Amino acid sequence: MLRRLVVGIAVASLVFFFLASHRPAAFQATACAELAVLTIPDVTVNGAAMVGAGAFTPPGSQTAMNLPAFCRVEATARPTSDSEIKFEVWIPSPDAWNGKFQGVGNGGYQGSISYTAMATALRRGYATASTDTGHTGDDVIFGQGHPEKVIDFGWRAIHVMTDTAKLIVRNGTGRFPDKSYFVGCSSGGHQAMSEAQRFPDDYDGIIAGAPANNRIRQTFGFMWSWSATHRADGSPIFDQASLALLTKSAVAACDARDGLKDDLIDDPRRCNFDPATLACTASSAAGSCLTAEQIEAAKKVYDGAKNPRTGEQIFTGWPRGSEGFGDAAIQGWRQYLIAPKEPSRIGVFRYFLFHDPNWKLSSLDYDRDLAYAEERIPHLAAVNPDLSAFKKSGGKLIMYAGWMDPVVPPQDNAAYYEAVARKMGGYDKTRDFFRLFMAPGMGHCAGGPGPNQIDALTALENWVEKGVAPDTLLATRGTGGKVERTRPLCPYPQVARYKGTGSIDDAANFSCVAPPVRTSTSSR
Ligand SMILES: [Ca+2]
Repeated sequence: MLRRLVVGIAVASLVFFFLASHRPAAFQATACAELAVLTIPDVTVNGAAMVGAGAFTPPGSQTAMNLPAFCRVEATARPTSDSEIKFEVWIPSPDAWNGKFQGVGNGGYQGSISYTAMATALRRGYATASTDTGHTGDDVIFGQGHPEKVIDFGWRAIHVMTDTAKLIVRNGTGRFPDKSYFVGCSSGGHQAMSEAQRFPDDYDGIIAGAPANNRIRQTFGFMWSWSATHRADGSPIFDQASLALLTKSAVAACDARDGLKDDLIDDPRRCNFDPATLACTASSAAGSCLTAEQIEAAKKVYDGAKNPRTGEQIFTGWPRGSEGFGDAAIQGWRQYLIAPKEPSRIGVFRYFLFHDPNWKLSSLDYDRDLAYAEERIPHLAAVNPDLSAFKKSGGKLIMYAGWMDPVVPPQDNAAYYEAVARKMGGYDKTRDFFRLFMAPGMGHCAGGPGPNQIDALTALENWVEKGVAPDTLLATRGTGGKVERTRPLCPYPQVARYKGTGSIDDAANFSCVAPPVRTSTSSR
């Protein structure tokens, strides 16, 4: 707050000058250029200039975007001497601005500005901001010898970006945004949850897609699942055909258990498909069965990491149905579990935790090292179920996840929601500000055989600005612009059930009902 006051005084004369102008077009260009001279503590504005309507090619891209005119501000924040947080703020023309701000998230450890997400926000009339989270590139080696950069990635960059972007918007337009939203998926979902937990006043509305907010334990899960699916020499136990066979067989075994044969597993926690049913025999046709080695590996991935000493579940397994539902690496276990030569994110142990570039997976201790990690790098996770401050400030939160997600296990997202509900005093006291929507047949953030296109932002805007809470989200699936199937996504723990008449491809023929009692203990 003090910082805002100081900066507010520093730029007051500047803003007054803008407001005193009588020529809107020139006013905007001048106002934009003048943002370059802002003197915000710990922030360097590297440039500010109007970008005319039309083609804009972001740095590092070969592809031009077609954008409305905007004021582009490039800046670097250094909240610590080790920090180098690059971010951009885009402000629409005065006649195009909807008066609101939207911070957008990142994917993976991706140290880059999310230009595509910024473009989506800008086209919708939002002032928007994105950050590289304080480093360049997807490799976690950036943390070697730079513990402050790890904190920047963990939570600080998004908060600093948010705080500063609102100020820049104020100084460019003459007022703070009326409402602020955060939109992210995967790591962006993690960032969304971190903001709700750590900075409950930053945003009025937050969308957390497939949040990787349980990042420390998920990293242990990556070690576990890679170990389970690779031989001692590092060669993978599964090929694409065996992964596809697992998904096909799991769906066949569990599709009808939810009462509707629609090629979708409604909730994989109720699916206890046993890969041993695919065991090869003397008469098995090639490609139609699994080896004993593959069966054991699949079971370990489904079961998830356990503490060998206490038996405690460290992290949920990956869901049945997520093994290989499409040809692309991201449409199954291939991208994050099978294809990497070493476990995904092994560098977290080498560079963030033990500061030992030679650290080897064989030395991992799932008991002692988990306790150590949770004590030393808590800033890398956002798992606090107490959202009372966010609720009290009037914030609204929509989380969504795909039940076939092969990257962030969706059971963990549901478990977090259940933990919040316990902490907040039940589902009723949770769903008045926080709703989770699970999508059957949806992969990581999008894609998959189930309906997986949703417009969570419109639902959130209606909730924040009109007080209309989303009782369902409409999910669609289609190819070539033709919608093939629509379904309602229901606020957890409710599930969508077919009413019994009409097309099973039409959302109108489904209603949200209480879930059946869970009897399977297949995974959590
Ligand atoms: Ca089904």
